[in-house]
Amino acid sequence: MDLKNKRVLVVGLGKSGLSAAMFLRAQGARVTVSDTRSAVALAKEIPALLEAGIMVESGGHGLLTFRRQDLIVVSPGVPMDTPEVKQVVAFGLPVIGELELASRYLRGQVVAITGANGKTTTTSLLGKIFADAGVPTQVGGNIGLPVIELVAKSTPETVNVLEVSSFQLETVEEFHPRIAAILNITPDHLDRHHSFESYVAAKERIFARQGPGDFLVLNADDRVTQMCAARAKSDVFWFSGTKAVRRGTFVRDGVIVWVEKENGVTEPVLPVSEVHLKGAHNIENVLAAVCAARLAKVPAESIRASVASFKAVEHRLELVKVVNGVEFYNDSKATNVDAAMKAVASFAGGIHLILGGKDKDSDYGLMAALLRERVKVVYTIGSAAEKIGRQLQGVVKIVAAETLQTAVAEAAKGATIGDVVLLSPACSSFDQFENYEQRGQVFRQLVNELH
Ligand code: UMA
Repeated sequence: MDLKNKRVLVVGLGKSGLSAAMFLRAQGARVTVSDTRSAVALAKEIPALLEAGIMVESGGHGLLTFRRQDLIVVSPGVPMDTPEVKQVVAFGLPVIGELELASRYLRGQVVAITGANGKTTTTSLLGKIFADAGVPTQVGGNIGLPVIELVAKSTPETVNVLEVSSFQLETVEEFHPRIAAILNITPDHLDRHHSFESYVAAKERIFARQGPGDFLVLNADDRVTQMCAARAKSDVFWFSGTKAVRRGTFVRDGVIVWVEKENGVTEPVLPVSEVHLKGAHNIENVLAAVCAARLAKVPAESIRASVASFKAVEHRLELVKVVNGVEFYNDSKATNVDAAMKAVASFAGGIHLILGGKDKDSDYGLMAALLRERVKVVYTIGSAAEKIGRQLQGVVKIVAAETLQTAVAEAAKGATIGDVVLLSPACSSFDQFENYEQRGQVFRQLVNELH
């Protein structure tokens, strides 16, 4: 794609937009960025952009700005039904996302991971497996580093391990991973995608460009991902935490095994006891990573050493501290109901659960049975608190804490030896925090101040 002198508009000036704008400018494009945030809010970003010769539209999107372009690059957080985006699509202008732009320039192989939950853990683990095996590896995407940032250092030998979200996949066209994995699909982001069907359709774009010789790794225990297989043109491999699969990875007698051909010959990779991650869902993540790594021909011995030395990712069921016999876990990354349920299911009982934040049209009632069984008290925070309280009324004791600070203080007071205080909010963070990382950091800090 020759971008020289092309007029390109970048919509959204977060991490992705900033990196995309700089990249496009370096390619010789005439770049404008447009963001709904005010010039004051963008004060940190604007000088460097102007310095680089990039025009900035702040405080809203102008339709005229959108119309006068050859290409529009949208950030993941910008919905495709934003009025200005909708209009230019109708007008026939090409609109792509940062992932699509990056993948047109990225050299080497792409291994892409999506799913409602487990993406970050699986992506980090897989990145480590490749790097430990001596493969030139880069890790990026939804995990926090825009894919466009990987372009400069990529070579034909590089393996680019990418965490990709439904937001990013919504705007791909030629994106073509050699190995793709869908870990699970449960309702999330319904406020953005409007229906579960369109959320699933976005996820399925991960394999839309794949063909024979490419690999698609699917969860054999997840009803929705099972159905993806029928629409794939690539070679499908499976992973399962509960049963044997024909091709892929599963657990047999406490050992993770790999089977490549449908002849039933299995190769042991590592005992489950060597996995240092909490919860059955994390075994699924490991199975997916092992499957992708074996498909890429990383030897089993090397995979075993990498998995055994892998520790929990930050903000993902991370043990912060034990105070007076009470364990405090930070699972701030659990931004939907399914993720929070997986966290709760990782403990036998005695849980003080902090729930809430910004609602995503979620149904918290789905948690009722599990909470009744394992949770002593729910502390609600943020703008979703009232809805959560209503949907879980009569299920467990609910304390309307409003803020994380009060929730931690109340939980610390209420918990007794052997209990667990778990921040696994089932909501996004944007009502009270910058992002889930900041929410997790605040939690950690509050816990570290306890004695
Ligand atoms: N904005 C507009 N117009 C709009 C909407 C937003 O101008 O209509 C502006 C905002 O004012 C803001 C900017 O867009 O200035 C934000 O862009 P963004 O939300 O795309 O944020 P980035 O910083 O570019 O981060 C994105 C991902 N964010 C989202 O998908 C919401 C990050 O994933 C990702 O790490 C990063 O790109 C690098 O790839 C975060 C996330 O929450 C972690 N992901 C969701 C999830 O995991 O559940 C999908």
